[in-house]
Amino acid sequence: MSRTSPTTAGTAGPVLLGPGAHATLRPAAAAAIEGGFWQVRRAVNARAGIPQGPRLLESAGNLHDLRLAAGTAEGDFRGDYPFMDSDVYKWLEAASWQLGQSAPDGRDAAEADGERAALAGEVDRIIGLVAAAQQPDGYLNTWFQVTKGGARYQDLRWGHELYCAGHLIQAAVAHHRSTGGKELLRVATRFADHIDTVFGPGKAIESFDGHPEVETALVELYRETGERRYLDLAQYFVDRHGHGVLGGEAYCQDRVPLRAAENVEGHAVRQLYLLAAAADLACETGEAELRAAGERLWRAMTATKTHLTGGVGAHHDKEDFGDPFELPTERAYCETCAAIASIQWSWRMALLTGEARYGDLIERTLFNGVLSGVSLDGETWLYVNPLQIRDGHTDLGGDKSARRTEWFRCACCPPNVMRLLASLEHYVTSTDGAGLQVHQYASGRYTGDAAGRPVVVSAHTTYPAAGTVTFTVEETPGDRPWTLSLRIPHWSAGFAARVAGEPVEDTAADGWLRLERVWAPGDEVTLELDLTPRLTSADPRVDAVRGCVAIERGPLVYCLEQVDHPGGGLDDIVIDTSRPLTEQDRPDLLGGVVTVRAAGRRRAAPDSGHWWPYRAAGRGGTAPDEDPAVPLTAIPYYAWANRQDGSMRVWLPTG
Ligand code: FUB
Ligand code: ZN
Repeated sequence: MSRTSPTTAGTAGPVLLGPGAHATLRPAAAAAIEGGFWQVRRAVNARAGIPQGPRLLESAGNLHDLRLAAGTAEGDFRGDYPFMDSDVYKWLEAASWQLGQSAPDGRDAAEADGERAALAGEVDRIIGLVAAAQQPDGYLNTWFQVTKGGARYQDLRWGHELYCAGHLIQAAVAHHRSTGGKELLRVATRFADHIDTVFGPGKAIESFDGHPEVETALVELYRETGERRYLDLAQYFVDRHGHGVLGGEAYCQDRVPLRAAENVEGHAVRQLYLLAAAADLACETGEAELRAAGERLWRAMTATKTHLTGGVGAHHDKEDFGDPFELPTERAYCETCAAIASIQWSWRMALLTGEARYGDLIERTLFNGVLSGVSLDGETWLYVNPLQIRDGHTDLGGDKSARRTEWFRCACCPPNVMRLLASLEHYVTSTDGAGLQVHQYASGRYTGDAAGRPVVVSAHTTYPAAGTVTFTVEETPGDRPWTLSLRIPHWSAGFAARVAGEPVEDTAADGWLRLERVWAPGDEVTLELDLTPRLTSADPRVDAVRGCVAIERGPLVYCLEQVDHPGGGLDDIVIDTSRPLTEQDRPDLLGGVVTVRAAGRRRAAPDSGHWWPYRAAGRGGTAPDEDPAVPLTAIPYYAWANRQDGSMRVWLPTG
């Protein structure tokens, strides 16, 4: 049997820090996810998710709008938003990362080559549409070109012109890094150069776009081209926020400068893209104040404004973070894009500081808040990711539906998931020049650097089904020590590690288990994390879930779905926390999951038939021992809404 070919392999990924960067860590030189949980999810993304993009972008009107702007089609502008172009760019970014990778496993090489050629052809075709729509001076936004008679930058709060430019630049950088192709990069740099002539101190517009994105993109363009002025422009935009230039609203990240902010606020995606850019800048410039702001705001967000799933954004209104501890369940917004933005920020903070905690949040968010956004077959999506669907839920449909949808009117989330999954291997490991840090546990092959010499380690695991991860040193200098650092997740009650069968004594107090050795090829390290199912409660200030617990196992948050609990709904379910949780391997269910079983009961509706749901405090309710026992079966939250419609809940009342 031939060696398993990787689903993904490459040296090209996002956040390739510049040569003079001040970050503690750097993305590892080459990474490949091979086998295991993530290979399956990424293969679905590669074979079902990404290939459907051109058809959906055609039927939603995005490609038609490009043709309108180019003057090669007639008709009305299609789509309701000034950021229709960004869906095209995010798809191009996803497809570009995908093109930078080798063929998925288990397929005939000719078939894989054919698929790859087809994808490359679609990418080239769509790049052609983008290039044709660009105006002679580099400006490009189909909405303003077609519907506003070419008026520009009249509405920076909502216009999204630089947001779209940012996604164009990100796509171009991905395409250039992955394929060496220059055409899209040429389009993007022409737009960036145009922006640089218009925006900045003493220029026509001393303001910024209400939706950040161009900032991280400009930093990436600086990294790709070496042109310092792109970094300077990114710095200008970040610094301009928070001074009332756009009306002083939190929604536009204009209420308070980042360096003075005490907590995350406003539109969640806007806030997190801005913070990702601030971390990028701190990585490149070494600015201590911006780094301190990032650390402070990250702690405030995780301590007060993050759902158990890693999802963020408590308000449907204005897609806002909400107040501290305002973390509702059925109205949790938790936009898929916000979860992705959180990962992008955390990854940059991990590189900047070298701290393990950022990997903890990335893991939680990835396995729960992001992955719930895409169906198991990769073809339908959730925009909002609530933590509860009530019995008798009336679904209003549309973008904010709790039912998976093929595409959205505001289709920001699906191509965002595609681009994250297509580049995921670059969020797994890093190097500091003295070894390799493993932030996430995914089977694969990862390359670090030890004093300029490559170190290559392979990882093998069925995580998160099981908690054992085996690492094998494949390449090593052999004459000098280097350090393999393994993140010990905060949820793991304990861990055991062995090097060549010998137990390691270390508490990993700061979240890193550091194994420094003169390694030899074939050396094996085994890490065992404790995946015992556990009950989790929330800070009492999270009123929405007071008196409730959630089931977790390893990095996975669990939920109940109605389909597993016949004979009634979920609103009356109570969990018996005195009884043990047990797990069951279910390869037949939802693509293969470990379910967690718990003892429960179904509370009889108090005073049933009564017209008023309130009563004198301390009175009412049935005696628990009269309630019928109901065995509870919890599934991983990421897999919910993949069977029939019905209620769902993460947080379970204890009484
Ligand atoms: O405004 C562009 C995108 O649409 C945002 O990032 C999402 O929150 C959605 O509003
Ligand atoms: Zn979105």
